[in-house]
Amino acid sequence: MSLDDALTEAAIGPHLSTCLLGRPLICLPATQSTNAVVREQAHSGAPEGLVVIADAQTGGRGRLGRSWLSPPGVGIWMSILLRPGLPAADAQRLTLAAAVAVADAIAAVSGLQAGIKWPNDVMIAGRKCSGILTEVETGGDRVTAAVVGIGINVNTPSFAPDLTAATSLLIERGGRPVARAPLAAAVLLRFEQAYRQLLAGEFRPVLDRWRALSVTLGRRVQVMPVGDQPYAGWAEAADDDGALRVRLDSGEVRRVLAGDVSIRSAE
Ligand code: BT5
Repeated sequence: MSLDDALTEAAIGPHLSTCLLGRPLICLPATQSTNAVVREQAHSGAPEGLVVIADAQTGGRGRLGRSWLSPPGVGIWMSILLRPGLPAADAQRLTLAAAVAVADAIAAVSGLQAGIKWPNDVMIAGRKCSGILTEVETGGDRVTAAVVGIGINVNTPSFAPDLTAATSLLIERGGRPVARAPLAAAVLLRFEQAYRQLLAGEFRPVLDRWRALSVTLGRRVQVMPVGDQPYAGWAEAADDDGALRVRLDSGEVRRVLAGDVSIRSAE
């Protein structure tokens, strides 16, 4: 990638038209995990809107203790601190809003059509180009702090054989790179807009957009719920709280709140 693809405060600043997110913005050459950095900052009283971006992560994290590959110079690895005061039951909405922001920003900046696989994957042509890890802290039944971590494979040239389900914008554009700074700024602006709608109780348009971008709804899926046995069914709907509603062949409908799904070809 050319030298003008720096992911620094100076490179991102001119593209950033947010009021809240990225104010302040901290860019690091490398860190273990930007989510961990922001969590620490949150504990020391950092303000809502803080964004930490790293050029590389040495211990990038996925959900459920998985790892997230975050090599230098080719991705956007960033975490956003929010203090939404939302009911804890609505926390999943932050992930939905972030996924919509990422998919729409990718389309706007790179021209690629991205879709959302429930609950937190942004996909292009059936492969994952971005993942979101939302970690919340609650007090009573309210979210007192939320760290929304977003990883986007921007200019990753290739993936190891154990990551066949991964892709990057570069790969999907036939080798043409995408500048990271404008993309990071575009994600932050869209996420800020969706976040404001969420706080204002006007989340319906974001949910509608999430449903329109979903590559899961209407598909035959294999569900791997957290702490439960896998099962197959049809992904029928997404509830307003972000739960996936799956109809089993028996006719029973289950709400999935946490877990993974894989999409199967219709049998
Ligand atoms: C995720 O988890 O997709 C959430 C990823 C969040 C990463 C961001 S980067 C900034 C912030 N700081 C962090 O430490 N994390 C956040 P999950 O759905 O559990 O998916 C993890 C799985 O995706 C792994 O087990 C791999 O199979 C696969 N994977 C790992 N690295 C990947 C990559 N770069 N691209 C695509 N897939 C990957």
